Amino acid sequence: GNFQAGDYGKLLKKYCESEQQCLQRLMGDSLRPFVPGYYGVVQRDEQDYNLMDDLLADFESPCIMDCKMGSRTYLEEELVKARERPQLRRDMYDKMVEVDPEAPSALERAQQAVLKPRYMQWRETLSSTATLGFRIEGIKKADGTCNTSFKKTKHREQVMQALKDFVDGDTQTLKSYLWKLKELRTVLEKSEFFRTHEVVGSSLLFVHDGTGQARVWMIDFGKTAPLPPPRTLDHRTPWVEGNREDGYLWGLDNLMDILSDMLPT
Ligand code: 4IP
Ligand code: MN
Repeated sequence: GNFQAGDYGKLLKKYCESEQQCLQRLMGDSLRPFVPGYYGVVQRDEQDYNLMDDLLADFESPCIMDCKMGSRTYLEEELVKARERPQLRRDMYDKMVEVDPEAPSALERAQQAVLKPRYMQWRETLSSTATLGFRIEGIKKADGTCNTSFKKTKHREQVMQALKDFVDGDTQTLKSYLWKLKELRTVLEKSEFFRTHEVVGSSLLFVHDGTGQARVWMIDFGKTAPLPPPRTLDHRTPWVEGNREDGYLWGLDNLMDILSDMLPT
């Protein structure tokens, strides 16, 4: 896999240069409290790793949810690549058919393959990414059971049900998360890092346990890229090819709106 256990409280994640650059810059940004602490690159058995905090270390039987943020889950360069030297992806065709045998077009069926942007866009519209600007990728409950079958969790009501299940119907936990997200949004709207980076494929990691503590962190920066100065993003403007908008804050607004609606009035 991508991870190795580090020393206690730390985690080794397979080295990725863009992630390393982001984590390094984030250590000097106002977002620092919302990302795992980063300690540089280490080597184990010829493989480089980024060394960071294990966000679960302080929890007792944690409940964990991974939400992939943003309205676009692939880089614009994937579109350019797919036009200039299209690569037929058999693996992505197989993943597609597994979920919906009717999804591939006649041509795709004949080729038994799809292009990456096509697969990524299909995943976006099948889930809530395209309509809400985020999607649930996985949930792990306190008893250790994992659920990653959220590929078709698309509509507001479906998302709500999954969130309700995640917090076990507990209003206090919902309130705590909503409060944390409010804090995060305030910081995001002022962050120099956030203003100057396209944040794609990054997740919010939600963690709570029976003690009532609930936390949210930003994770996974492998597809987060700096913009050429002086360009910036507002993270809410709809994406059109070339503007590099990622819909991150639009998705966060929607997620917070859904959580608010779940609270008793
Ligand atoms: C995966 O599809 C995810 O979208 C990955 O994105 C993506 O990796 C994979 O592309 C793609 O196959 P499923 O989640 O449906 O399996 P992420 O890393 O954001 O989760 P990258 O980062 O490479 O786009 P390939 O090309 O790595 O297979
Ligand atoms: Mn992720």
